[in-house]
Amino acid sequence: MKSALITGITGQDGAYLAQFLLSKGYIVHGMIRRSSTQDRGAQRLAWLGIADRVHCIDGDVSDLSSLIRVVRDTQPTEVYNLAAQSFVQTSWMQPALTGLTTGLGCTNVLEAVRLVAPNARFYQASSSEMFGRIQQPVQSETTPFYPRSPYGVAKLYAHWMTINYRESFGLHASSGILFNHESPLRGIEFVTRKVTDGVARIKLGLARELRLGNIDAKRDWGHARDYVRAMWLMLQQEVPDDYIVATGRSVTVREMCEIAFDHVGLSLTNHLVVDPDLFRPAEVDVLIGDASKARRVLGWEPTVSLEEMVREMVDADLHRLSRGAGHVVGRSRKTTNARQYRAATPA
Ligand code: NDP
Ligand code: GDR
Repeated sequence: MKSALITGITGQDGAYLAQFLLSKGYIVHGMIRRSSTQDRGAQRLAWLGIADRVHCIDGDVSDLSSLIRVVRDTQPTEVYNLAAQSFVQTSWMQPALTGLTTGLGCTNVLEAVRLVAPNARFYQASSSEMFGRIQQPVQSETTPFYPRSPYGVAKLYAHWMTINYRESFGLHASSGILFNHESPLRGIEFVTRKVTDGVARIKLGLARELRLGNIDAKRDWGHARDYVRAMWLMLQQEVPDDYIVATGRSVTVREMCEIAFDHVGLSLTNHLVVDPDLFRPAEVDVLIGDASKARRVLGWEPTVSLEEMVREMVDADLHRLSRGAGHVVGRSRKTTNARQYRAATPA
């Protein structure tokens, strides 16, 4: 029987990937870092109804010895390294921590695999943020990188370390260069979820406005459920490689907002406030991915449109908030703190 180890299992992708692998008959081990709040992290797995089916084990990607123990004790046939400080905005405020977990964390996992389970197949969660300042209008596996945030720089280091371990030690190590992907399980601080949560609050009379930063930025948004399937497909190939995963369609933040407001019959212009404080020190203006290699080699296709996904997210937020599982957000909210984040995660 195949067994998988997922770092970052408590995140959006970790939860969907665990669900997908369980449906394929895998034994799923999830590495969870210690927290003072007992139920932290279990929320997304519980939301998907799989919390009892995942074997959780303590560890942290910044601690190599913990990873060696985790890999030794779980003996996985596949390792998915999804753990990261994944919020771009935070990476300017915590650049060294982002380097440690998002960058060096990958090297630690690679080392643990090399030392303890060298035949395991390894997946690294690389990112379209590595493209940063765009060198080509549509980004493929051969587009040069130019990261624009500490997060992007850390991901690029991890990406090259994955390639280096493949070439140096013959590890079956693949990198998925995934473009933005979202879902009702997306963290509340990311723009799509901030929008769907905000629209639901306005619809329910819990808030009057939605404050955003750069609404002209363009992203290629897909659904997380589709994207975790691509991760798995990469590890089923005989030869490890790197793949772009994207929809090929890019829209502005403003256009994405319009879909959400339209869905509940509200007008964006009456509620959207552009707040200069929410602009980033350096922006990635536009991303659009060419996933033709993933289509050709992996047989992968996205199945959920942006419109379907945004409506699903708005409906999930309306449902959660109508049950009283949210909190009223005042006019002055500019950032999401940890307490708000936990309160807003579907439970
Ligand atoms: P999330 O932010 O939802 O999840 C991140 C996960 O990493 C959480 O489980 C978190 O645990 C864990 N983590 C953070 N630091 C550590 C640490 N030091 N040791 C162990 N675990 C840690 O991210 P997503 O699920 O959205 O993304 C998954 C991966 O894919 C990330 O690496 C992200 O950078 C990358 N990616 C995501 C894209 C997207 O659009 N979603 C696109 C491209 C790449 P905890 O719950 O304790 O905080
Ligand atoms: P991103 O996602 O930085 O692309 O990284 P995010 O949703 O945070 O931002 C997307 C774009 O929206 C603009 N924006 C805002 N963003 C946030 N979060 N909040 C706002 O109020 C707001 N207003 C405008 C941003 O400036 C940006 O242009 C995500 C993460 O999941 C990474 O981990 C992953 O690697 C990349 O996607 C691919």
